[in-house]
Amino acid sequence: MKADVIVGIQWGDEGKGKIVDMLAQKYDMVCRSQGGHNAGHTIWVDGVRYALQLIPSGILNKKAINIIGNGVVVSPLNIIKEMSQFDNLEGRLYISDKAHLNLPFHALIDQAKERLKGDKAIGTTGKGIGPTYAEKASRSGFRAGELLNPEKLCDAILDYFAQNKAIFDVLEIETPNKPELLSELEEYKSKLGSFIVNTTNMVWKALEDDKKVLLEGAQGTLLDIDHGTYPYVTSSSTVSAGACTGLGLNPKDIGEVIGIVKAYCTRVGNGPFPSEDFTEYGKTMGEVGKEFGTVTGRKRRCGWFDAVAVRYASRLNGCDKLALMKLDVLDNFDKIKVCVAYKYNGEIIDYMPSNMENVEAVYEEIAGWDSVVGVRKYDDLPENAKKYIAKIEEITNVKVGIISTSPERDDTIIRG
Ligand code: 2SA
Ligand code: MG
Repeated sequence: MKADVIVGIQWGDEGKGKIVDMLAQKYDMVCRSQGGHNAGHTIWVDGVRYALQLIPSGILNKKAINIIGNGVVVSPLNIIKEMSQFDNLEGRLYISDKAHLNLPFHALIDQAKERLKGDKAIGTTGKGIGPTYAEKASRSGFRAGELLNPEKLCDAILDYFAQNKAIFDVLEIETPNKPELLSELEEYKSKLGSFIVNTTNMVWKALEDDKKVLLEGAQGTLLDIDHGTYPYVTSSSTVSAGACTGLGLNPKDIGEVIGIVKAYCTRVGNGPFPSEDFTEYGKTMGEVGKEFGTVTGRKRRCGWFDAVAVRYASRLNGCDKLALMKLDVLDNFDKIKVCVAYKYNGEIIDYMPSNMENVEAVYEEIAGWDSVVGVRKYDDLPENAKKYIAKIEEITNVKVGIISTSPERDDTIIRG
């Protein structure tokens, strides 16, 4: 079997949660391959609210196995809290022994560096994601497997503090106290030890046994460390190829790639956003779409669908189809704009340049519609909504295979 991938095509928060939640019911294994507790979504099941940040969405399907792959950065404190929402997770959740540990001091480094950057700050979630990946790349990180030997890990962390004392002094971060650190690590081991395994072998075995495997992306393509709007990006590889390295799969293991896009566009944090809208339209998107960060509560910036960016991101990921989310948020707009090209250094271009500073959006407009709320058949959509979808398909070169018309699981159009 091949593993299917769900990937965010914009700057995150496209509504992956609803699609993964719908699909997770059909999969035997759901895996996270990147990111950490900077990601977040809420799922309601039978009137109970579950907040997921690190745990894959398959956890709500009692039969699915959930994998946190080597490419994820795991905060022990956070995952212990998340796990407490569920009864017995033994046999349903596994954490890669190669996943890097996101420890409390990583968040302190993240926040201190953001402060020092002043008006050039990235606008991170402050969760220590960047510093954890930075230490992984500089070969000074700590892996989940090391939690199984707390004494050794404790000494390694204290050595790391000693080696980097000058930096920690500037950032005003104190060296942990040994007994306290050791007791924290022992606590992590007791709560997490039995979940830490070699997950690569497990995913391979699942595919060999013809199990259905879903790879659940976090954040979005335009936040990718290589291909996003650098430096205003997150620190992981958010594209479908990253899902391979983040789990130990090869490109031939990948089956269908579904790109998730919102019918408009949002971004939380700083950085270029050519189709951002500062008028009443953008304000309405934010209010109707309830556009606030689920992790930090920050207000998301809102704007029009950027078809140039979506075409680029779809090509990067190899999207077989797009799922168009939150179409209902655009109900009652008198007009809807689509960014179809960019103005860049006086020229009109149809691609995303590597440096997105000074890029301006060029729009086409279509007329709006009354309401799509709850529509479950494509043919029942208002004509202008169909025209909007056709325009998106024309410019992005990808078929819109799924359309969401309300937050409800069943208010979804699946096109053949
Ligand atoms: P970080 O913390 O180092 O990953 O931040 C770097 C940039 O990545 C953005 N980022 C996100 N963008 C959208 N959604 C994310 N998850 C949360 C959510 C965010 C929240 O679901 O709403 O609650 O604020 C997410 N995580 C990281 C971040 O804004 C920076 O631009
Ligand atoms: Mg989110």
